[in-house]
Amino acid sequence: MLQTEELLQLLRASEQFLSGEELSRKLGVTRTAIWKKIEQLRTEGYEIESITRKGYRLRKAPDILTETEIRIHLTPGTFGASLTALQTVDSTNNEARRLAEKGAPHGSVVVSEEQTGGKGRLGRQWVSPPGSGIWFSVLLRPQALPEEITGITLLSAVAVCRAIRKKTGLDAKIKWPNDVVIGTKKVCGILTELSAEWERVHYLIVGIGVNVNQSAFPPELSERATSLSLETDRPVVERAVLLCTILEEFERLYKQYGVSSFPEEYRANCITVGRAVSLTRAGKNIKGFASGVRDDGALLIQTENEGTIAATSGEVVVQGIYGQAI
Ligand code: BT5
Repeated sequence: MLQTEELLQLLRASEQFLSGEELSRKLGVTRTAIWKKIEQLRTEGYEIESITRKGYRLRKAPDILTETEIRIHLTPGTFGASLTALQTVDSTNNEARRLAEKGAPHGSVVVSEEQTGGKGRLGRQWVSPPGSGIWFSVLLRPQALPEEITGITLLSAVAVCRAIRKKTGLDAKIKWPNDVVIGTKKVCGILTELSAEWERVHYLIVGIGVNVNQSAFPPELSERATSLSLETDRPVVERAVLLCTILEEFERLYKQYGVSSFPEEYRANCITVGRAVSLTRAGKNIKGFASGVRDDGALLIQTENEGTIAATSGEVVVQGIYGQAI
């Protein structure tokens, strides 16, 4: 069977027209098979020129998250080697959990063009319309105790930050623990879910949502949310390319730091530190000044009455970020 990936790779690699004959020879299939595949690619949005006696030339690839398009850009490694690319799903985290329960391997990735029930933390909703973002989950199976996985959420935010900087040049920063922001607005949210017993982590699901192509947000989000295309004048990088860059950076960081630690780069990019903050946890609100991030990932907050406290979880409002005041 003719592999679509191989055909696309040849077309991408050539600025010249490639004749049907040449393609059929290189791919070991008939010219009719090539023609049929070209027609199919056109229906998926690939702009392919064809001229009699000259052949085919790829003019433009669509910004789609199909398995083919992702695999073309994926660096061989563990993250994404097992890949599920969907048109629609309730939540990629839910799908990753279903696959995990069936034994899916470490590094499996689920991505969807749309989520009908995208999840934020604490039962909140993550708005995930079709075609506009990268909604995906990575399944991890670390050999670890539940209390050891203190660095992984921070690590995932560093991976997203690095990839956005690399591919768009935008100055992506991190709001503790793992929102990625541009200026004062959120461009990416991360939801880490865990399946474990006291003695052992079964698996972790790191769900990442990056806003890419939205030109506007619903009124309730417009003050706090942004997308890459809203932040840059340049055409935004194809989502498949950005997804693969995030996966590559994430795998590199994971190999280096595991689940318990994180690079100094996190602190350098964390906009929470050095600002006035308010923390709400267990129904109590504490105001203070964020003075640093501890090695276990906890946020250190200097308070007037309680000294310095370490927040490992809870909601943190940062003065001036997301249009919020403390
Ligand atoms: C998060 O929660 O930021 C985690 C979001 C994780 C989304 C990914 S997408 C792939 C995977 N599958 C899932 O189902 N989820 C993960 P939290 O910190 O609780 O923020 C949620 C809040 O952000 C909402 O209450 C809204 O105020 C706001 N919000 C919702 N959709 C947004 C969007 N697209 N962009 C920016 N902010 C948004």
